[in-house]
Amino acid sequence: MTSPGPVRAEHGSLADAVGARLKSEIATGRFAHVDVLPGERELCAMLNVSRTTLRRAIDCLVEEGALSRHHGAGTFVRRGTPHIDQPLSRLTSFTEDMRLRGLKAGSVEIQRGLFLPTPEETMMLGVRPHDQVFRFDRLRLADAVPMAIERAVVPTAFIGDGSQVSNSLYSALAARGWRPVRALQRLRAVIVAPEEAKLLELPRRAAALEIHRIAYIGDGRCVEYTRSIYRSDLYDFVAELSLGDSKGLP
Ligand code: 16G
Repeated sequence: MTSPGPVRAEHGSLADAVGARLKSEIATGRFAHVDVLPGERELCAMLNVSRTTLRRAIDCLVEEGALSRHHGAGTFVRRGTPHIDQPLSRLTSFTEDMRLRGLKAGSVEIQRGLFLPTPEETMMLGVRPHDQVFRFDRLRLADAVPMAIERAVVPTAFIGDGSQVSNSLYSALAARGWRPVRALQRLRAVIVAPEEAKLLELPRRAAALEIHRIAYIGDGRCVEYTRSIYRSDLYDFVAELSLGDSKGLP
């Protein structure tokens, strides 16, 4: 270690001091070039602390986002977590957004297939209750960091059975001539559900942004209804405001 010897808590708890030491080792010390931390036993011996203290320190760093735990695979160091400023005025896809920022878009599929629409989806998409819709649920990643969970629903009139959809839903729609050209989007703050927290690598009951997007093609038909949960620690949605027609305003 860069500063050998046992960790001492000058102020605050011993776990805080262990956390600070781990952080400095990750930034410029012994762990500056590693992706996975050594096992608990080795770390306890290095830092001369108990397993309980080490676990408490690691829990805090996981909450802060400096480390992430993958069951059975170890404790990973997270460097350069992307932070996204996302303009609210552009109708782009996740894949395009990440490419524009030099990040690699990835996905983990949660569900894909044809299903009957819910009453809400029937209304949003303008389909009949017995028309099947293509449902496509994914965890979206940027440089392997989980950014959002997206649950898209598309009428089969635009996407068939969805078998042609690979990495990008919008590319698949564009290939069939149905790229959305207009969308309405609603954002609100929510507390993540336990299974969402796990997928997004967030602490339990963390805050996140829920976004509903309803997208249309040129003739006004609705092509997509997507409900997403975005990590609010990694995303800022930015809107440009201008002084428009102020008629009716006080
Ligand atoms: C964006 C859209 C989502 C759309 C997806 C397509 C928001 C909040 N959501 O993430 O509605 O389905 O892009 O991305 O912006 P893809 O073409 O990479 O699959």
